[in-house]
Amino acid sequence: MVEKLETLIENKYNTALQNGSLIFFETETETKSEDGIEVQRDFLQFFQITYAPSLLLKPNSEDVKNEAGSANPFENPNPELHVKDLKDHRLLLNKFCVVPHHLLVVTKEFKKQTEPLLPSDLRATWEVLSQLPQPSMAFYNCGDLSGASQPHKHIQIIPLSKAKISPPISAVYEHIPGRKAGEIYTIKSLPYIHVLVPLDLNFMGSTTDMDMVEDYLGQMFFGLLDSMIQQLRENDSKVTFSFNFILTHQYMMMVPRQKEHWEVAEKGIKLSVNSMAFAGLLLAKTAEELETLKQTNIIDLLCEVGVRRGEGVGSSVPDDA
Ligand code: B4P
Repeated sequence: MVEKLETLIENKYNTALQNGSLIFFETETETKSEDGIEVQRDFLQFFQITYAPSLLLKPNSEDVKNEAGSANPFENPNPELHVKDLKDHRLLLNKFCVVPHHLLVVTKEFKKQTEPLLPSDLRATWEVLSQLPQPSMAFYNCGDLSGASQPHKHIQIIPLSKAKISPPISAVYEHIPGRKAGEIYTIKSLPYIHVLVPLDLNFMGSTTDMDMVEDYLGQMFFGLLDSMIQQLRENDSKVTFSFNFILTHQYMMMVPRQKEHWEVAEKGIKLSVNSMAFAGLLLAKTAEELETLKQTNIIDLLCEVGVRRGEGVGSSVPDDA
């Protein structure tokens, strides 16, 4: 009998946690409403700030490299973290997680994290994501300014149902009036450049032909990438090829980046921002970071590390929500 993926993940996770191959970091969660911002009430009504002070104990990637004697934790991954092999990818447990069952889809052969996803990467991600309960979220931090810390191509999948949270950005998706699968949307009330496409759930739910799923996901991804680049050009912004990408059971979203960190120099705060922040989920590791985030207009933070939309810029997309 084929073991259910969720069961396989659970068994692997429990064993790795018990034998110390995996470290789970306890967190506290705070929510923060964005008063005074032109964001529709139902949209991003709150951001969620996860406070994980124990993450400060996590070794930085340089230290991990020295201890393991390997420059790349995904090249010969620890078998204790290996869940299963996919065609060209491996499914691994994230060694350092703040949400249980945090997964990584890594390429078997070295590919660069600075390259966009290929249809085969999307297929492997979907194969896993579609077997996880909702809400779950996959994301890809692409390029030097995207918040990625490992250079080997890896997509992360967080089963948010395990943390009993839903990404606040999903409320944005839910409120796109008359949304149509395959159309690319920008949300007027989000003042940074971004593109979002609803997936054809009838097609995704009914087909078992994974080659067709791969083609479809590839088309949606490259459609978003083209549209994002077009918007950057129309905005007169530099195209950096660093972006954050989010994939859920319902939609894909892409946000270009111009800065890796959000910095408050006078407080000595330098926060690495990744795709999770654009889903509405922020991470603080010190009490000072937490307090500063609580006092910060998060939309402004996202505009600073993303690309603020210029005034009067025309939309290149068929429908604005
Ligand atoms: P990257 O894409 O390179 O970078 P990242 O997610 O921003 O992780 P970073 O390492 O900077 O983590 P941070 O403390 O900010 O991902 C590389 C991944 O590989 C990391 O997830 C890392 O844990 C993992 N890894 C490293 N060595 C490994 C090994 N030997 N075996 C297996 N996996 C290995 O954030 C900590 C974690 O929390 C990250 O996973 C991050 O994605 C996640 N996170 C961030 N914001 C969050 C939020 N608001 N809520 C919940 N989780 C959040």
